[in-house]
Amino acid sequence: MSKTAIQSSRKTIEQHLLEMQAKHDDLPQDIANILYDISLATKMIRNNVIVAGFQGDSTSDHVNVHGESVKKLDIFANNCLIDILSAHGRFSYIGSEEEDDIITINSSKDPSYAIFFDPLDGSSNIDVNVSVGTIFSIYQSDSSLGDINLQPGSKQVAAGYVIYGSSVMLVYTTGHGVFGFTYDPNIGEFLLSHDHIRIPDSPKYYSVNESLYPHFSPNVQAALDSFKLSQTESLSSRYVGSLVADFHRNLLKGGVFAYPALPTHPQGKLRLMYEANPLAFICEQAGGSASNGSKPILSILPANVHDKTPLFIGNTPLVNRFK
Ligand code: AHM
Ligand code: MG
Repeated sequence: MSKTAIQSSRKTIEQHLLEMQAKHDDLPQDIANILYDISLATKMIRNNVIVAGFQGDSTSDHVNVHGESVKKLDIFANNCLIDILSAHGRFSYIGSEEEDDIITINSSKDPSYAIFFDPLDGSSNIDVNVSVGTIFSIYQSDSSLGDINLQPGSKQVAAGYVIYGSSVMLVYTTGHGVFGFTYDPNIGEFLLSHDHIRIPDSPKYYSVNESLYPHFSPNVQAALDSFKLSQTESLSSRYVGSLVADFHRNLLKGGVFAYPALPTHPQGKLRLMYEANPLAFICEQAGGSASNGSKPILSILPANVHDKTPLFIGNTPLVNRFK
């Protein structure tokens, strides 16, 4: 199966989550509530993203733990998610690309959860009005792991992203398929628009920062060369430099995204807990795969919340070309 059904009836994310809970015994109420809270936070982020052009200088004085300069909207999105998600005591741990350390919260709930997010992915694109996104990843917290509470991506119980583009979409999985919702600003609701997303069998695109080609390993160069030379695949190149946007395009149209290792960055640029793991879970649920070039992304055991990883993600035959 390779076609995603485009939904014409109007079903809110809340109605959809109720239906999913009725169908799947292993989908707890807490996870449905968390997804609903995330949709609420991202509506608030979206309200700021769409007026970013009015807000003057987008840069803040802050440099994050990765040494990157932080935008005012990065800070807003981060605070917004932390405020909303810490309100109901469902989380014991919150990890964010914009926080130096994992935030630990005393939760009386059992089970409680750990969430990791990139509050505003691709934020260097804000000034030029190119799509940005929010990416999130949820685990059941495991008290035996102590305060660090880092687990491999295969343990995720839910993951998703919101893309703030020409329309705003929320895409998520809880391991029961991938679902996409389009935000209708007239009624302030996310409505189911993409039911059971499957990555198409015939890929159309490859996405990589080609300016880095001379620094890639011979294997990666050979894979990219094979895309250009192939008579049969006829892949086009597409790259905007917002992972969410590049991944979303390839998920819906078929393709592969690559951010390989570099001599100066042996683990590449992208973050395992906030970017690679959630998108890998979604991609596998949609019929594709994700690898670091030698093993599946979801099998990597993180040592640090800010760990980075090379990332090859999309249609399995194309991902395998990078091995
Ligand atoms: P960010 O999370 O700080 O915005 O950085 C990650 C972004 C990704 O969205 C994108 O894939 C990548 O950086 C682009 O990097 P480059 O400019 O090196 O191609
Ligand atoms: Mg990012």
